[in-house]
Amino acid sequence: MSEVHVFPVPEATAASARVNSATYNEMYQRSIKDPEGFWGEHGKRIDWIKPYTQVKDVSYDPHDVHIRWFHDGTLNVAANCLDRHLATRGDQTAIIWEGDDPAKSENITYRDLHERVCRMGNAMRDMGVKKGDRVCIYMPMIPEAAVAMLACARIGAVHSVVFGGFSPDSLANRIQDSECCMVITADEGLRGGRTVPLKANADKALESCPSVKHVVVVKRTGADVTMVQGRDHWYDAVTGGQSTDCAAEEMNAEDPLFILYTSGSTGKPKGVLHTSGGYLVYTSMTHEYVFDYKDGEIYWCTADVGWVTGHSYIVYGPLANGATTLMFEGVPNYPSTSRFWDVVDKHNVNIFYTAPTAIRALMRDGEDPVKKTSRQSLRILGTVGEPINPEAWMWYYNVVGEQRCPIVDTWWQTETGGILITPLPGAIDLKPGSATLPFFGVCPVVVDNEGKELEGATEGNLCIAQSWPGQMRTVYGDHERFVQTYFTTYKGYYFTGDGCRRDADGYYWITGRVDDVINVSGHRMGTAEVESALVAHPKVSEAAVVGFPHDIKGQGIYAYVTLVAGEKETEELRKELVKWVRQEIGPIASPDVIQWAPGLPKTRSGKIMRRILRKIAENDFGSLGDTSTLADPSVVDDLIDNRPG
Ligand code: 6R9
Repeated sequence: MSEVHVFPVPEATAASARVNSATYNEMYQRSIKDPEGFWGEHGKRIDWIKPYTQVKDVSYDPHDVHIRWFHDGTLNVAANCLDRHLATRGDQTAIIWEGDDPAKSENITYRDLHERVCRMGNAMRDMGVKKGDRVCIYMPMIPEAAVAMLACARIGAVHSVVFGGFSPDSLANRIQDSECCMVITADEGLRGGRTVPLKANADKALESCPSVKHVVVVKRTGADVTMVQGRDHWYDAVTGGQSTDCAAEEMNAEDPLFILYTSGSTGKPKGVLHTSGGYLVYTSMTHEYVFDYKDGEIYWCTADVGWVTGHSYIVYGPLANGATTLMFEGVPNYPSTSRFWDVVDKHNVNIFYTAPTAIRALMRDGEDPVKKTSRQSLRILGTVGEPINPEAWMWYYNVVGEQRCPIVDTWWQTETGGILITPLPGAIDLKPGSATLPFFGVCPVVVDNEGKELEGATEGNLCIAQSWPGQMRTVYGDHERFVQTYFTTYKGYYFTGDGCRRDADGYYWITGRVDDVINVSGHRMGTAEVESALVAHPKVSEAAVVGFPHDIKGQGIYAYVTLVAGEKETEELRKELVKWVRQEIGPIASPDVIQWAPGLPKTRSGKIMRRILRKIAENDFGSLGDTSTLADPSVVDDLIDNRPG
C-alpha cells in the first residue's frame, strides 16, 4: 500500500458544522455504550402521534432474530415529510425537478407537494387500496414518483419501487412476490433524449400478475399506449377531482413502509422490508449529519428512486428534514458532459451526491466540461454505491470541488436503510478511498472466515455488532431467508457480504463483495441471476458469471457459456445472448464479455470453482491456486488459451 494522503477537516467547515471531531467522539461513544438513551433522545427528531416509551428490542440470535425500534410509538411518515413543514415552510421548495431536456424544470413547494400527495392518496383509497396493501411503482424520475411513494405512506400502503430499467419479466417477478394490487407507472420514460416504454413493459408484465386490479398511468411523453378498460386509469383523471385533504393513517413504528428488491448471492432478488419509525429517524438523522445539511440549502442526489439511495436520500431523509431536494430525470452526458455542473449552477446546488462510476465516466472527458462551469455554490460532495478509487476521488476533489469541498464517501446497503460508515464533513479527516469511520450507533467488526473477531489494523469480513434504527426487518414473506442470509454465517452479528480493511487509525476501507454479488456501475447484481437468464436460452446448457475490473463500471460482467451439444459458437449467437440477457433482466445486466466454455472448472462434487473463473476473467493466470481438486484440471488451460481479446 502506497502512502496515503490525509485531508484534514477544513477549519471553516469544522467551525460551522453540526459536529466537530470532539463532539463526534463524545456522541459516538455514548451511542455505542447507551443506545437506548442515545436513540431515545434522537428518535424525537420526528413527530410521533403516540410517543414511544420503548426504544430498542433486538435479537440477532439465529433462533429468534427480531428487530424492533420505538415499537409502541405511532406516526405517519408522509405527515412527517409534508404536513409538519406546512406552517413554517409551506412556500419553500420541497422538490426541484430538472427534466431530461435542460429547458424543462419545475419547483414544487411543500404546500403543493402536500396537495398532490393528498389527491393521490384519496384516488388510491377510492380504488380500494388499504393499509398494508402492496403497490408497485414503476416510474421515471418525475415528481409523481415521489408523490406516489408519499401517497402510499400516507394511506399506509406498502410501496415496492421497481427501477424503470428493469424488464417486463423482472417487473412481473417483483409484483408477484409481494402480490401488489396496484401499479403506478407512466406512458414512457425519457432519459438522454431516448424513450423507455414503461407502460408497454408493464402491460407485458401484467399478463402474469393476477393480483393487480388497477394501473395508474402518468402522461409523461404523450406516447400512444394501450389502456385496458376498467384496469388502467390516467393519473390526471383519477387525481384531478380529488380533495386536498387526506387523513394520514396512524401507523405503528414497526408497520412496513416499503419493500425494495435487491440481489443476493443466490436465488431470486429478495424483498428487503423497511418499516416506518426507525427508518425515518435514521434516514433523516444521517441526511442532516452526513451532509451537514443546513436550512435553505439545495441538496442533490443523482440516484434513481428505483434504488435505496433514491428512497432514503432523495425522498424520505431530505423531506423529513424540510430540505430542498433536487430530482433529475436525465443522465450525466446529455446533452453534454457538462450537464451535472450546468444543473449545479442553474439551481445553485450546495450539496452534491453521486456514484463513483459517474465520476469515472466524466473523468474520461477531461477537465474542460467541468471547468467551463462555476460550481461556486458547492460546499459538500458525496459518493455512494461502490468503492471509489483514489484517482477518481482526487479528480472529484481537485477538479469538481476545487479543493474546497469535503467528500463524504458513504458506505451502506439496501439492507441498512441508511448510511453506516462515512466521514462527517466537520469532524473526520479524509483519506481518498476510505469510507472512514462509523456513524452514531454503528458498531462495525471485522471477522475472519471462522467468525473470530479481529482487532486493530486488519482485514476480513465486515459485520455489524449492534442494530441501528434503519436496519431492514425481514425479507418480505421469507423470514427464514433473512436469518439465513445475514445472521447465520457469523453468529451474533449482521453480516454485510462485504470485505474490508481497517487501518491503524481505525479507518474502514471497503474492498468489495466477498460473496457472489457483483457491483456494475453501482448496481447490485447476483451472478446467479445473470446465469439463470443465460441458461433460459434454448441454446445454452450451462453458464457461470463473474465480475472483472472495469475502468468505468467498477466491475464488468464476464460470462462463461457452455452451449447445448451441436450448437455453433458464433459471433451472431454471442450478440444474441447479450440481447437476450438485456431482455430477461434489463440493460444493466448486459454481459461485457462472453467466453465460450466447452467445459467449466468443477470440483468432483460438481461445484463450479468461481475463484478460478474470476482469475481468468481478471487476466491473472499466475495465481490460480490449487487446481488439483478439479474433476478435470485441463479445462483451465483450455479457458486460458481461448480467452477472447
Ligand atoms: C447504498 C447502496 C450495497 C453494496 C455494498 C457495497 C457497495 C455501497 C459503498 C460501497 C464501497 C462505498 N457499496 N457504497 N462500497 N464504498 N461507499 O449502494 O446499496 O445497492 O444495496 O449496494 O454496494 O458492496 O454491500 P446497494
